[in-house]
Amino acid sequence: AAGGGSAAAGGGGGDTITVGFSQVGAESGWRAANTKSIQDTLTEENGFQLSFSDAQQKQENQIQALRSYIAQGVDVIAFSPVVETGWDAVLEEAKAAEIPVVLTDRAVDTADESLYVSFIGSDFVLEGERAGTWVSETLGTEPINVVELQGTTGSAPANDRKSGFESAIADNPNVTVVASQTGNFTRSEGRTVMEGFLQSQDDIDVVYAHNDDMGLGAIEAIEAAGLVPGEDIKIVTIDAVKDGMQALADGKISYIVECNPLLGPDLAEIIKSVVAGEEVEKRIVVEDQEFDQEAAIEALPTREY
Ligand code: GYE
Repeated sequence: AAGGGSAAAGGGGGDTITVGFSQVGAESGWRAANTKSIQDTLTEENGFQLSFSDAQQKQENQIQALRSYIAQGVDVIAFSPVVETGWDAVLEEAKAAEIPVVLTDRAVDTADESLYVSFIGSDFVLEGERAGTWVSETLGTEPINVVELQGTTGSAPANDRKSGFESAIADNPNVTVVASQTGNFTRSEGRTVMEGFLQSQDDIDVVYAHNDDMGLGAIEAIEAAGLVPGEDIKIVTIDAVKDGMQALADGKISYIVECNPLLGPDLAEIIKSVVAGEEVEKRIVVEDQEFDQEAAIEALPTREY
């Protein structure tokens, strides 16, 4: 039946779709916006009953959550896999139970693509390439040393943003990545790792951070060392969440490649189609923008996240 806001009181209507969603964690501003988008969209009003769990960035917690959704017999499982590998066993259990799985935001590395019905999310390799292209073309006209703050080790966005960046700078001998370490996508680890870089490296020109939060942590470390972010050391990040955009508007970050976290509406559509037995696209790529200071100042007043 078509929606129209006349759901019977008492709940449990036959049309309600039960969804189990296992989220990575609450590591970043991006993740907070992503969680909100999912929770705001998969509502009872829209015909869903959502079980949501936070894995605190641990694969074992996610596997446990997926197993409990399988045991509950939800209609659809959706999840954002913290790392790329190691999912085949639990995804085979879901398949055996005939519960379709939608990958949201991050990909899994598997030889068997029948283990999920669809994957919605950004192209992380392209994001890394865009960041690398900007660094190469804008800053790499003279020799520069880059330090890299990687995302969570083994995660799709860390793997892809690293390789995309590397391929974009490969043909420019002026650009050298002198150190690269994980900051686990958090502000506090970004700060700690940057403090270490500032001690071990005597000439840092650019920070490439795989997300805004680690870039914001790097700003703290740079300022604590008595240097000026945006002048002494330029920072390039990925995500374009509000705090990152503010730092870009303020000139502390120099460039941001967007990664759109508002995946809830697409996810809701896919889930409805899957339950209706319709064909769905195996890969839905989310479109992203790029921002310099001027664009950030313009976008900030109406920025949703
Ligand atoms: O860029 C980062 C978050 O998987 C795209 O995870 C996501 C990334 C995002 O922690 O901020």
